[in-house]
Order: sequence, then C-alpha cells, then structure tokens
Amino acid sequence: MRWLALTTSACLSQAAYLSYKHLEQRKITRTRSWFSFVASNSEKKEMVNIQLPLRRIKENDKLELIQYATCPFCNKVRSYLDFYGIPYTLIEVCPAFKPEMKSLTVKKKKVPTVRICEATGTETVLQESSQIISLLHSYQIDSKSSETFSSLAVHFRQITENSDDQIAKYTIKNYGLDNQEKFRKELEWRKWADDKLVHVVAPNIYRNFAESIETFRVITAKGNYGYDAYWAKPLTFMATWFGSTFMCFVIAPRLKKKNKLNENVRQSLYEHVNEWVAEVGEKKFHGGDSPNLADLAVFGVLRCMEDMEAFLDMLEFTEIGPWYGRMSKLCSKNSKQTHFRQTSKQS
Ligand SMILES: N[C@@H](CCC(=O)N[C@@H](CS)C(=O)NCC(=O)O)C(=O)O
Repeated sequence: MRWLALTTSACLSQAAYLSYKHLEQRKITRTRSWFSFVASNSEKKEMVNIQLPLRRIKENDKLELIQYATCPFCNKVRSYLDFYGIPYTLIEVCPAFKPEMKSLTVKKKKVPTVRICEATGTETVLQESSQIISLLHSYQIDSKSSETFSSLAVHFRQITENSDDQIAKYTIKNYGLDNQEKFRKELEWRKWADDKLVHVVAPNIYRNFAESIETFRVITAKGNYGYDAYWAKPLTFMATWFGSTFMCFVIAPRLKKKNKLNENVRQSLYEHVNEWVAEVGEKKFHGGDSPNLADLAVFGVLRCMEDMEAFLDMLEFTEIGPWYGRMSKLCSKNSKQTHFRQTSKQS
C-alpha cells in the first residue's frame, strides 16, 4: 500500500513538472512571436495623432505611484501616466506588511495609491484607480489652470460621497458641453473595464495549478518580495506555493461562480475581448485616431497579464493584437517612469 502511494505521488509530481516545463517552452516560443509582431508593427510607422493635454503636470510637482506590478487597477493608472508622458516614480509595494505605505495618511493600505507633492508644498494622496485617472485628466484639460490637485481632490471627495450611482468617479470636471456624447461612450467603456473585464482576469491567470504557479513566478519576478533582503527567497517561495494553491483552488473558482463566467474561463476572456474589439471597430482606437480614457483603461487591465499564458492565448485566439500593439508601442514610447527600488541597506 505504501509503495502504491509513493509511486502514485512520484508519477503525479513528474506529470506536474513535465506539464509545467511544456508550458514554459511553449510560452517562450509564443512570447518571441508576440515581440516580433510588435516590432514589425512599429516598423510601419503608423501615424498616431495624440491630442496633447492643455496643461501639463509641472516637472517639479513630484508624483509617486505606489503599486503592485501585476495589479490591473495599478496598470490602468500606469498606462494613463505612460501615455501622457507624465514623469512619475514607481514604488513597488512589498505585500508582506506593506512598509512602503507606512508614512501615508490613508484609511486603507490598498493599491494603486498616488501621492502628489506640489512645488508649493501641498501633498495630495489619492486612491481608487478610476478616480485617480479622472482627477489627473481633469487637471490636465483645465484650460484656465485654475485647479490644483488638492482642490480637485476635495471636489472628487464631495461628489463621490454625495452620490451612490457609481458614476461620480468617472466624471471629468472641465469636459466641455460639446464633448458630452464622446464622454458618455468613454465613460460607459471605462466602467465596463472595471465592472466586467477585470473580473475575467483572475480566473484566467489562476485557471489551473500549472498556470497558477507560472503566474506567481511572474508576480514574484516583477514585484517587490524583499528584493535583496535575506528573507526575499523564503517569502518568494512561500508566496509561489501557498499563493498559487490558494488562488487556484479557492479564489479563482469562487470568482468564476460569482461573476457567472463560462465553465471554460478562456471562453469568457475571448468573449469580453471580442466585445471590445467590436466596439473599437475599424477605428485605430476607441477614441478615433488617438486613445481615449476607455482605451487606456482596457489596455491597463489587459496589460497586467503580459508574460502569462492567458495573455498569449488572448492574442492568438482573438483579433485584439493590432490594437494592443499600437497601445503598447505608444505607452512604452512616451513613458517617463523612474523605478525607486528600496534596497535592504536603505531600509
Ligand atoms: N476599486 C479599486 C480596487 C483596488 C484593489 O482592489 N487593489 C488591490 C490590489 S489588486 C489591493 O490593494 N488589495 C489590498 C491588499 O492587497 O492588501 C481601484 O480601482 O483602485
């Protein structure tokens, strides 16, 4: 009996190892073809007519984005900052105790959190990805330059506290009346990214144990798991094995049920992505010749899956590639990001 148990577990671990290796090899080949696709696309030098914001965030206003590299909400904010070439410092939070957030005056230590220190000495701390984007955009299109980050923060706090319609955080102060129709569509799809698209991500990246392990390898490689601290390796190990087991067997099935996804969750991912592709239609972007806030929100959500099996499947089995390639090229070209990496010696 003991021999049977031993042989069975040896066979099972061998099978798990082989399927993981197979996935890894397949991923390397598919990632290479994705990068060559983007490279060949960029050689075509497509003209993209970026509508410059009326008012740029000043160089000496310091903006920090406190994030997890693979969080979809953080990626939405990062895509906005990258696309508009806003200089910012990226602070990657260590999920164990979040020491990087200790000094912040926030009720909840959640990400994304943005801290803006204006040259005047005023500090504004913002949370809620869509609200952060609405606030930054309201600032950037303020033609009279009358708003400050802190005055806008007060405005958003008031309208979100006084309304329960879930729309307030998407409103852009200073959008002119002539933009109402464009604004309605843009708002509708920004909301869709938060209410629908984001919910297909977790069940897909933790779809089975092999993918869940692979996802945690990406998360721990991109994230802050102590960097060079002596406890970085044990933390990475624990996160990978406990995290992937928990996410795959507990959280992903729960989310799948809660959000009424297809039994084959990839199908739901493709359906959502195809819905977006149909909405963009023949245009280069949802916003026409240049991306709008809906393009940036959808791109941000999907971007968090880069390097994961679900992302490569999505590129292969839907028509999103050309749009995604254009967004990716624009955001990486304009990005003015500095990555602040706290080493164990500094802490
Ligand atoms: N609605 C929020 C959601 C933010 C959110 O759920 N962030 C997660 C990370 S993906 C978080 O910080 N959770 C708390 C934690 O990890 O401790 C937004 O759009 O910013």
